[in-house]
Amino acid sequence: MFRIPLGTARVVNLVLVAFGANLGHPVQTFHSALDRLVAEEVLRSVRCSPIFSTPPVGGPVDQPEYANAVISARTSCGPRELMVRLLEVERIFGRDREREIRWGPRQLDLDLIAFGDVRCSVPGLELPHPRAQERPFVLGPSQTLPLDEIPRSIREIVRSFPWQWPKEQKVQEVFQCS
Ligand code: PH2
Ligand code: MG
Ligand code: MG
Repeated sequence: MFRIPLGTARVVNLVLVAFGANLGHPVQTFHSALDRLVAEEVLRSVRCSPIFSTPPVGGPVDQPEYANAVISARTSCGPRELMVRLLEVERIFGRDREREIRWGPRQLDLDLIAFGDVRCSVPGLELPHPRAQERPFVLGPSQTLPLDEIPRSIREIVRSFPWQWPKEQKVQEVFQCS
């Protein structure tokens, strides 16, 4: 007779995470941050967009251009746990929320854009990300991923985004974990 193990399985969800940075060495930071998230088994089966150079949206007018990319991945973390892990990695890579200005320059921004089918709005956790749908630097890179690798809660927004990402703004074709 076969026994089915009970109580050990964790639900796996498809998530979309946006990477942004305009201080330090963003491309290097993105790779190291992603390596860490995979090594610590926060994320797996990762698919990466290329990394793009984008003009700053909001915040101080004189801040440097951003590097932006998105990844889709599987996680066994819950949404809150994943947020905590992303914030922790931002901190490890030099983000100092105490000192920065809103939408101002930063070493690393990891935004949880969508988490499977989850829609919620509670303090500290809004899913899908409330501003994702107006952000070309999130939706453009997302359009480079296969649609079935985009969480369902944001798929239609990504698919129908009218804007075409200019190819010359690509700064690095390959963004991947080592
Ligand atoms: N992030 C912001 C504000 N403005 N502009 C660009 N181009 N890219 C970003 O990642 C970005 C931004 C706040 O998180
Ligand atoms: Mg953020
Ligand atoms: Mg952000």
